Order: sequence, then C-alpha cells, then structure tokens
Amino acid sequence: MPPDKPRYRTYAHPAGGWGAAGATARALMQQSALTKGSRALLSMNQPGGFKCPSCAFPDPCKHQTLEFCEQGAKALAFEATKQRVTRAFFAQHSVTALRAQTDHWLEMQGRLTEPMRYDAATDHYVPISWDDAFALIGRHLRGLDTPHQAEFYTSGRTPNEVAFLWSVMVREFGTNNFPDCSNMCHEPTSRGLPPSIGIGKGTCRMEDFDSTEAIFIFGQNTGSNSPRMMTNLTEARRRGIPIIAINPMPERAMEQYTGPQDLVQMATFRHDVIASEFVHVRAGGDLALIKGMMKAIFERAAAGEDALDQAFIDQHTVGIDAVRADISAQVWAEIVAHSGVTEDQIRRITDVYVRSNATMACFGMGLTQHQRGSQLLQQLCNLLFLRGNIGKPGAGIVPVRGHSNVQGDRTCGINDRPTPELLDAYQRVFGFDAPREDGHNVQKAVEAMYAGQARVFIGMGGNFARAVPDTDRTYAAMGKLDLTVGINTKLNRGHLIHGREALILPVIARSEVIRTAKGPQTLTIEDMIAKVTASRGVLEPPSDDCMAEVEIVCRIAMAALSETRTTWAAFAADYDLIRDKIAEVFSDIYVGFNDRLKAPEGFYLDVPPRRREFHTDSGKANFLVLDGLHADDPVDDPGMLRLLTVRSQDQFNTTIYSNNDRYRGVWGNRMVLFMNPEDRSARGLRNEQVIGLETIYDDGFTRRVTGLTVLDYPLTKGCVAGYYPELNSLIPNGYHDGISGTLAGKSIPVRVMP
Ligand SMILES: Nc1nc2c(c(=O)[nH]1)N[C@H]1C(S)=C(S)[C@@H](COP(=O)(O)OP(=O)(O)OC[C@H]3O[C@@H](n4cnc5c(=O)[nH]c(N)nc54)[C@H](O)[C@@H]3O)O[C@H]1N2
Ligand SMILES: Nc1nc2c(c(=O)[nH]1)N[C@H]1C(S)=C(S)[C@@H](COP(=O)(O)OP(=O)(O)OC[C@H]3O[C@@H](n4cnc5c(=O)[nH]c(N)nc54)[C@H](O)[C@@H]3O)O[C@H]1N2
Ligand SMILES: [Mo]
Repeated sequence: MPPDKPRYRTYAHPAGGWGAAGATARALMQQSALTKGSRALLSMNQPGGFKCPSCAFPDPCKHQTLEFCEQGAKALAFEATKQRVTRAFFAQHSVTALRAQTDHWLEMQGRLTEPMRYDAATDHYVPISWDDAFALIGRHLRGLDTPHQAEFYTSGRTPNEVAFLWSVMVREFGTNNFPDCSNMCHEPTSRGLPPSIGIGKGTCRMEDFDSTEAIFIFGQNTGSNSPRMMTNLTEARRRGIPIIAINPMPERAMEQYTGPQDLVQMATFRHDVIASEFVHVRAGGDLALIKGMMKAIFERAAAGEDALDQAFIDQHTVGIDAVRADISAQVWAEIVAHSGVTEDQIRRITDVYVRSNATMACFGMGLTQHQRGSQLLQQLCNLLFLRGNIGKPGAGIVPVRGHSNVQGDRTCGINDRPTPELLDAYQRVFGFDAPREDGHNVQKAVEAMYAGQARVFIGMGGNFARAVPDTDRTYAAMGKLDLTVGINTKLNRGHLIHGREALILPVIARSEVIRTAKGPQTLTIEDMIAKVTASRGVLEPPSDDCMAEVEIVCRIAMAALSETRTTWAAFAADYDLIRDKIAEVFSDIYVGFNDRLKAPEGFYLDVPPRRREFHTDSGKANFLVLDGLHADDPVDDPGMLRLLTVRSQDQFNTTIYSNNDRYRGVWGNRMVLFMNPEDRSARGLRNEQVIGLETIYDDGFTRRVTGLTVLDYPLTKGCVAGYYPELNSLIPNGYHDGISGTLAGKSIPVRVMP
C-alpha cells in the first residue's frame, strides 16, 4: 500500500466526538472484524467478559451497555482481525525482504497462526512443531554456562497467572533477569514512590474523581492514551472542579472534548472544555514548577495563612524541615527559568491547590521518562503531603498506567531486584533455591547482549527490539544472540531482528477462549487502581495451532528444568491452581484469591496509604529532598533542543494503526518533528522543511535520524517532539533515570543537523 501524500492542518473539532466514532467504525471495518469484533465489544469490560487489551484505566463503577473507547475498540479490532500470517506468507517473504517493510505493514498482515523457526540457509521462517520448538528452547537454556546468560522479557499485557508462572520458571531456572516493559514506563512509580509512601502504586480509586476538588495532570495525553478517563474528567469539569494540565504540548482533548457515548452532546455537536488552565512547562521543568508551588505554599504559611495541613504533617510525616530548607534555597528567577512558567502562573495554580481540600495529582510518561524521574515523583509526593492529600476521599497520587496489566506483573513477581523476603516465599512455596543476585532490567539486558554475555532472549509478549532505546545498538545486540524467541499475537520487527536461531510462537489473545482438559479458563489482571478482575475470552482463536501463554510457560519450564518438582502440567490445565500458589507466595495481599474472584466486580488489593498507613523505613510518609532544579543533566550547547518522544492518536506503543495523528493535525506521515516557530526561525528553517537530528551525548557513538519534516506547533520553546518508536535510535541506552533505569525519553538532548 503506497503511503498517502502527507497532509498537515490544525484539527478543528473537539477530541472524541464524531472523529472518534468514525475512527472506531473504520478500524472494525478495515480489519474485517465488524461482526466478530462488534459482538465481542459487547462483552468487553463487562462482568463475565474479557478485559480490554488496551490501557490500564479501570472500568467505571456504574456499568453502561458499551464499555469501551476508540482506543479499546481499535485494540480489539486489530486483535480480532481476519488477516492471517501463515506458512505461505513466510514462504513468500524472506526475512530480509520483511525487514524493508514498515511497522504498520507488518501489523496489517494479521494474526500469527503456527510456530515458526528461522532457517538461516534460506533466510525464511519455516514451520516447526510445538514439541520441536520447546525442545530447541530447552536445549539452548540447558546448554548455557550460567542461567544469567538468558534474558526473560515481559510485556505489560501479560496476565497475572502467566506473569507469576514466568517468574517461577525463571527463578527455578536460576536467574532474576527480568527486563520488563515497565523499565521504559512506570518503573519510577514502582521505585520512586515506596521511599515516600511505602508502596509503588497509586492511592486513588474511581470514586475519588467524584469527590475531588482539583485535578492536576502532569505529562499525560489523556485523550489519546487513556480515553476512558475523559469521562471522569468531563464529569469533574461539569461539577466545576478545576483541572490543571501541565504539558509542553497542548493536547487537544484537554482543550475541547465530546464524549462519543454522550448521545446528546454528539447530536448537538457540543463539547466540554476540560482544562481550566494549561501550563506550558519546559521538558522536565515540572521539578522547578513543583518546587515553585511548594515555595509559594511555604510563603503563604509563613505569612500566617492556613496553607498547610499541619495535623497531617505532624501525625503522618517526617522530614519536612529538610524540604523547607531546600525550597527556601531556591530563588524565583531560577524556578521561572527552569520551569518555563511565570511566577504569576505558578502562584495562580498554587492558589487553586491551596483552596482545594482534596486534590488528585495524575501523571504519565511526561514525569517518569526523565533522568531524575523517580525523584521527581517524590517531589510530587512532598507537594501532596503539604496539604494532606494522601489517604482521604478525592485526594491522592494517580500514576496513569500504560499496559493493561503492567502493574499486576510487578505484583505477581516480575522483578529484577526482588527482596530477600520475596525470594524466601518462592523457596517456601516451591522448594527450589531462588537465585539471590539482582538480575537485569531492560537497560542491563541490552548491555549484556551487546557485550556478548547474554546468549538467549525470550520475550513474553511485546516488541522488545523496537520499544527499547538506542535502536541501532539494540539491533546489533540482538544479532549476537544464539536464540531469540518471540511469544506473540502479531508479527513485529522483533521477529526480524533475531539471533542465530529464532522462534515465533503464536498465542491465544485476551479476547479469545482458552480451553483445557478442565474446561474454559479464566485469567486475571490488576488495573491502575489495584483492582483485580477476571478476564474470560469469548472469540475463537485464529487457528488451532495458537497456544495459551500459560501452557507455553509450562512447556518451556518442562523442557528447560531437568529436575523440576513444580507441577507444571497441572498448572497448564487448571488456572485455579496457579491462583492458589499466587495466594501462598503473596499471602499478605492475595489470600483467598480464588474465592475473592467470585465477586463479579472483582476485588481490590490493599494499598495501605489509602488509610494513612505508610510502610516506609520511618513508618511515616517521608518528605524527601532532591537538590537543585534539574530533572535532567544540563547540557552545555547553545543549539540544544530537548526532544520528547510521544505517541500518536493512532498507535498502541509499537503497534502502528495508521500514519495519522488526528488531534495534532498530521495525516500520512510519522517522520515529523513538532517545533515552536521561534525555535524554527532561529535555525533558519522553513515550516515543512525536511531535516535531520543528532543526539548530543558523549559516549563514542553517533546517533542520527534524517528525513524529519519540521512542523510549526505551539510547544514550549526549547522543546521538540516526534514519534516513538521511530526516534528511539536517538536515545542512548545509558540515558535513563538513575534510580529505576527508565529511559529518559522525554528530554533527549538533540541538535538539528547542519
Ligand atoms: N492509544 C494508546 N493508548 C495507550 C498507549 C498507546 O500507545 N496508545 N500506550 C499505553 C502505555 S504502555 C502507556 S505507558 C501510556 C502512556 O501514556 P502517556 O503518559 O500519555 O504517554 P506519551 O504519549 O508518551 O505522552 C506523554 C505526554 O507527556 C507530555 N510530556 C512530555 N515531556 C514532558 C515533560 O517534561 N513534562 C510534562 N509535564 N509533560 C511532558 C507529552 O507532550 C505528552 O502529552 O498509555 C497507554 N495507553
Ligand atoms: N522513546 C520511547 N520509547 C518508549 C516509550 C516512549 O514513550 N518513548 N514508551 C515505553 C513504554 S511506556 C512501553 S510500555 C514500552 C512498550 O513495549 P512493549 O510492551 O514491548 O511493546 P508493545 O508495542 O506494547 O508490544 C506489541 C506486541 O505485543 C504483542 N501482543 C499483543 N497482545 C498480546 C498478547 O495478548 N499476548 C502476547 N504474548 N503478545 C501480545 C504483539 O505481537 C505486538 O506486536 O515501550 C517503551 N518505549
Ligand atoms: Mo507503558
């Protein structure tokens, strides 16, 4: 399919609305999934049905007949597509030929249908039986010098039962090498929040949106990436609740939004204005902004105003004096320069904050993907503590999570740095010696591959090669492996960037029925508010040769572990048995798992800060200090721009639905660079001129991307934005958050190539 001629024009409509309704219908139609997909849509997110395979935003408390959004419908339509990738397809296309195709083209080929093995002699993937595939994996894993030479990746769509068995299998094999998609996503939440509040999870539930008095949204593109949250924001706005959007890019849905399921609004072409105020922050300027807000609060308190929740601070926190000292050392001129926000505006939004008795602070990748992302979140906690905004109705910290089960995978043991207590629990329940040394996260896994230390890579879902930073180095690293295995629903570039031997293993997807000797099986996921719900597929899998992920894990385990005493075959047949083991290993939160799952609406896992219980070293909420105002290392280069890598309206991570980005007014081209017109003219460039970018980073590698069309856009000066994953080759693997290892994908120092 030749690419459309690119078109650029400002989107004149509200986000959501008829645009979203049309896109939903088109996706279902294009994928020929109309009858199948629309029937399935009726059971998506309903009790007894399956969970939406898109984002981690929870179901509403009050169920409607249709519980999906444009993005959920697209995710389902592309999963339920009638297109098939068969052995004939692989016979027709060599791997080298496939590599020349775009990510979008690969996605459009449809569902994988049978296990395939790479044949180096012909450069084609050829069929392999499941038995032979597991034997091949077993041979490679058993042949390693140490278990630490294997990397076991997890993508956040992986359900709890699969993730848990994966964690058992890998630890029994003998390593904690668990690179996880969270390492590119909300790992700063998992690592940054525990020192502050004692848990790496959000503290709010859906009902908090109903009683909140102010909502702050930092660095999150709600309309595109968590569209179901727009319903909560719309309701809050209609109650007159202020919503402050903090972002270098004004996102359309924050300006104007029409609920596609609001029939009256749809019929009358009306919309809601969502953000009451927009804060045009610099990339990473949130740190200075948050400190500025704290400064304004301390000043008001010093002037005798009742701006602090002193009772909360006295009873539930420690460390405020050190934070007060740090904040008083920051001067306004610097705060303004680093944040890019005027003192007036900082004081104005602080006033909104101080007047609210219950504030929710939501955030996405705009906060996490910085070199001090974890600490940035700790500063956000400080701001919340000042007014007691944790553990009361309508208040709290809200990490808006990405993949539908990325939070659950961590809860169920996917962890490269497990605590001794966790490992003791595995040992107690399963009777093997759990490996005690820390394993690899994504960043370390890539380095181990690049150095030739890792020999085997197995990806449970996802698209590792494409999602991680430093594309060229990563591709080179993958090429050095003895074996790469992709366990997937769809063909993706990861299958084409392979080791000496390679396997593609096709799975049954979330929306499809899993039948075992014990009958149809249920999986579970944990959403971003720690609610666990059952997911039961309703559609037939695309072929009889697709296998359930649970069975794949069990069969790999049986092939790789020669002396295992774990009851793998029983787990593969009866998922209740897996849940019993989850309940034993994570007895503090998962006790009685199978019984609790009988509640049709699911159940909540305990989040102690909700009742102002903080499981930190001090037993209190900790005010923590971060020196200075830099969320990212300063770079001394007059031409430097900070590159934000973002998602378009029409992609799910590395899955590219189309080359359009409706709300940003881009059609038919993903190789674009949004730039402030002043930054553009300062460089002597024309709007729509095609340019190249290079990374400013001194590690001996040159990182360049060419063919980018510059587009005028009202971004904060000094920032440019373009699409992930096309621009991942500009991100050095070493450029990440020091605490969590998360790529700093929102502040890459770049310059326009001469
Ligand atoms: N349709 C769809 N839904 C998705 C996904 C998808 O790809 N498509 N992906 C899922 C996943 S895995 C995730 S993690 C989430 C991601 O959802 P988001 O967190 O919304 O992810 P991004 O698209 O990376 O957008 C980050 C936002 O932060 C802004 N930003 C960038 N830098 C900064 C900064 O320094 N400060 C501030 N304040 N803002 C900044 C950007 O302009 C952008 O609006 O969405 C999930 N849902
Ligand atoms: N520069 C930059 N890089 C980023 C980001 C960014 O903002 N900027 N965002 C990061 C983030 S937040 C994330 S979460 C990662 C995403 O990283 P990943 O999770 O690795 O990537 P996805 O694109 O979500 O994975 C898509 C593939 O998942 C497979 N799949 C889909 N459904 C299923 C299923 O049910 N089972 C199995 N087994 N496979 C399935 C399909 O084959 C599909 O090709 O990327 C990160 N990379
Ligand atoms: Mo994510």
